[in-house]
Amino acid sequence: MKNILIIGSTGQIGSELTMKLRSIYGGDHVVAGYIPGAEPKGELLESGPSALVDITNEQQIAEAVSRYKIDTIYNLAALLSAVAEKKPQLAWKIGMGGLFNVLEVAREMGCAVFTPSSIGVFGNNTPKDKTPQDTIRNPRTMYGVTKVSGELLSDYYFIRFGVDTRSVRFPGLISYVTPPGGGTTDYAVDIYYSAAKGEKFICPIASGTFMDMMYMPDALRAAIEIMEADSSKFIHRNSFNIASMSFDPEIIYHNIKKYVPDFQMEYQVDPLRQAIAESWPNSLDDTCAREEWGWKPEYDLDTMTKDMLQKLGEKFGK
Ligand code: AKB
Repeated sequence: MKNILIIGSTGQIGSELTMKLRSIYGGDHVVAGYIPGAEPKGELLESGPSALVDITNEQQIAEAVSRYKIDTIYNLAALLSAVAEKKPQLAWKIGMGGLFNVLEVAREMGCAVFTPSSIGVFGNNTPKDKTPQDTIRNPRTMYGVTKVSGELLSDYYFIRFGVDTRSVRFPGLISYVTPPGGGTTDYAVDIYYSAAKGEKFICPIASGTFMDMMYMPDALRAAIEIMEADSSKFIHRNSFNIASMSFDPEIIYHNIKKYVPDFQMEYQVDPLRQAIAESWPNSLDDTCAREEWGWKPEYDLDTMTKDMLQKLGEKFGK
């Protein structure tokens, strides 16, 4: 049985991944790591142990690993792309300083490590369509710089010290549970909230800007399945392209309009987010993840839209 520590358990991915892992491995086997001001609440607090684990504090990570006999760490602490552009020093401190702390603890205490990477590792010179697994990674954002460096450092720890590091490049993640904060792809979450509340949506990303996106249940499965996978088939590790759908604001807007005919959208493009979005791929080729560990998405845009609108409708009592 695994003993898992989630660093960043109350964030966009962590809040759902912690509950999913507890449903698989048992509540007592999954520790919800948190920082002051972001303590677990409700079901997350009650369904298993939690521990104060600030990723910038190596000692705190080591104490939690030792106390709960942790063998697997999910390192979910990061600033998302738009906010990282506003606070590049902090983004580096959390993204790289934090990862270094996690890898050092993992090396000394024998843990496997999952660290999400992102479509943000790619830049303007990367092939835009069906972006290959192995291609140019030259981002011009601090988020992308930390993610590329994180991929390299994680591979280094595997090659040099045998630490079992694994990762996927997440696209924009869409969920009705915990909203993201400060990402470039957040519009694809916010648009559903506006539709479900009966409000007009002000879109910060220009029409015609395609990005890869994924529904959270698929993303959670990817994070769990890669850590369960038989690594003897791995050619890659840090990090695998994964994909399920690609759209621009017009496509998602019209898909939502099928179910909410009165829904209205207007563009007010945010130059920072738009520049980041334009530097990212339109769509990724995830053949290597499919071949090396059997990755396969379950949701497409339409099945995601139906589920999002139903769940948000229940949330807002509509
Ligand atoms: C962001 O927009 O910053 C993230 C990402 C694609 O990594 N959602």
